[in-house]
Amino acid sequence: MDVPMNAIEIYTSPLCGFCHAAKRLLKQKGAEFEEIDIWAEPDRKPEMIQRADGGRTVPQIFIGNTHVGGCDELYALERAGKLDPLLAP
Ligand SMILES: N[C@@H](CCC(=O)N[C@@H](CS)C(=O)NCC(=O)O)C(=O)O
Repeated sequence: MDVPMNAIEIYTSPLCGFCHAAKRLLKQKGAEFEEIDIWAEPDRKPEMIQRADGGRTVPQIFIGNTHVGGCDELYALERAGKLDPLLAP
């Protein structure tokens, strides 16, 4: 049976190593995510900055109603054992 998961959105750009690392961890978790490539869709960058409270770097990651932040914050959640509960509340 599939485990229900919170919706995940991740703003990325193609040449961003932090973005690839963040997506790798989410994939390892079996988490599906919506990717918004702001290089391909530059019109969505202001939306990202607004939702991220001024955060301009990629990735910007949202899980459910939570703004996680970037790659470093995602991995910090994982190290603290807090990522799994956020993915599947
Ligand atoms: N600490 C951040 C670093 C993110 C970062 O530096 N991203 C680069 C691309 S790989 C970026 O957006 N650079 C553009 C800028 O600094 O305005 C994280 O873990 O996500």
